[in-house]
Amino acid sequence: MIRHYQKAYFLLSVAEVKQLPPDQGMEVAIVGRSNAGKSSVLNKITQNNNMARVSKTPGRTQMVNIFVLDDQRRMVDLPGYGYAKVPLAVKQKWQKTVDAYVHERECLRGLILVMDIRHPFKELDKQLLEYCHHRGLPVHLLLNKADKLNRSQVANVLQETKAFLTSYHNSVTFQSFSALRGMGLKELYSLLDKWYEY
Ligand SMILES: Nc1nc2c(ncn2[C@@H]2O[C@H](COP(=O)(O)OP(=O)(O)OP(=O)(O)O)[C@@H](O)[C@H]2O)c(=O)[nH]1
Ligand SMILES: [Mg+2]
Repeated sequence: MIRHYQKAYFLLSVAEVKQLPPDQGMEVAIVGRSNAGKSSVLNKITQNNNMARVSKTPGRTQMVNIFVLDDQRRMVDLPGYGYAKVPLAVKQKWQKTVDAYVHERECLRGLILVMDIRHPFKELDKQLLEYCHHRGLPVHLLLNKADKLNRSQVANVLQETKAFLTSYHNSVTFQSFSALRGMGLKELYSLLDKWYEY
């Protein structure tokens, strides 16, 4: 329900996984390629446009940002991967941070994998999906920026996504979304409510 998420507040940013708060309670992390709209999605969920930093310059979220819903529940905005113009060393550092977080974090309930609906399933998205599949970690795909396509184009991508996911069984769910317009928000809240056991 919307009210659970409107209470969110920023806790802290960390550069290393070992600086995270104690690994207890429940976390849902937002992950995806740089510029896919992760911070915008978080702002939409919390109904606060100042919550996570949104930028037109990809690669802006360089830290792991932690947001608190209550003493048992947190949301995590992870650095985006795969932005070409960032120096390789910096890119590798981010990659390592995201990898370490996804591999080690016990309290992680599921990942919201944000993809630009016009460019879904890039190599790193697929690697992440593959890994989550092995770890048995639920993933919810947000095909974001759906406002950039018309209805039939959206329907086509949903169809292709369904076909692509046949090998992943039921641990992967998906929907179209627009952080700009709020399309798909209700469906996203239902999923989050389930993961957070509200
Ligand atoms: N049209 C449209 N633009 C969007 C949408 N969501 C995000 N954007 C735009 O996409 C750009 C990137 O958004 P961010 O939310 O900063 O993306 P991010 O994934 O957090 O990027 P990094 O922090 O660099 O990894 C911004 O210019 C947003 O305004 C959407 O649903 N529709
Ligand atoms: Mg961001």
